[in-house]
Amino acid sequence: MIKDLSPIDKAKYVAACRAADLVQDGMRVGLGTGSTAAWLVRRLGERVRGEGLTIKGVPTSTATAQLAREEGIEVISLDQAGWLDLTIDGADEFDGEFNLIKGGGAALLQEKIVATASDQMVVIADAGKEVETLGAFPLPVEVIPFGWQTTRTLIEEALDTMDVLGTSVTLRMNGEAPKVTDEGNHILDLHLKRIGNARQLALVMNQIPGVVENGLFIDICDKVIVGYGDGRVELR
Ligand code: ABF
Repeated sequence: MIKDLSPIDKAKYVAACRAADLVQDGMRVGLGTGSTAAWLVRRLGERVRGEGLTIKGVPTSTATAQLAREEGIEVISLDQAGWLDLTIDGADEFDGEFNLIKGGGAALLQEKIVATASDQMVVIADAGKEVETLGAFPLPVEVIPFGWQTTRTLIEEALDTMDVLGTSVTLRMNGEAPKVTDEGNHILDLHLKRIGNARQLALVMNQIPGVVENGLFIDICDKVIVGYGDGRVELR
């Protein structure tokens, strides 16, 4: 099957397969969202069905929950799990310190809660996600629908004082309507081009009323598994 994949899908697939090997019998595992994480869930499903691997999965979105069930993985809530042994998830960007931008798939809130409640978080990514400085990918910020335009104004004002190159903020749409997250919120995408101080920006964003969470994952990721289009994998 792997020979039929495009280079980018092959890169995601091999990273996901390497990460699936980290999962051991009896583990409670956070299951990420997105196309790379979907490969992981499929691979874990193969192990569950083929090897009798017994795990409990905590999905980070309704999409992942559905896929995990289809794959025969036992799905439980984070509250049922209490704490997780390992979370494996994709990312939109990662830097040399394993700081991340996530949320391109609009699941950043559950992803951050689940990753933070884990002994270890492993990111799986194709090599194109690696950056020297975060920010080329628009930073997703989840906001409550009430007063979202006021929240956007407050974000723009805050950005004026931050070490970033761009300050435009757009509401993510789903066709004609605003995108609604699994938690019933909206997503604002911050087009910053370059984030000089990601830690500071993450703190400032979360202090703005109406902001639920931002897509900067600082000091959360422990390991990155990078896949390449020729099938190579690197463990960082
Ligand atoms: C999730 O999926 C996100 O946080 C990130 O936005 C996205 C990465 O998607 P893909 O694996 O499809 O590139 O992990």
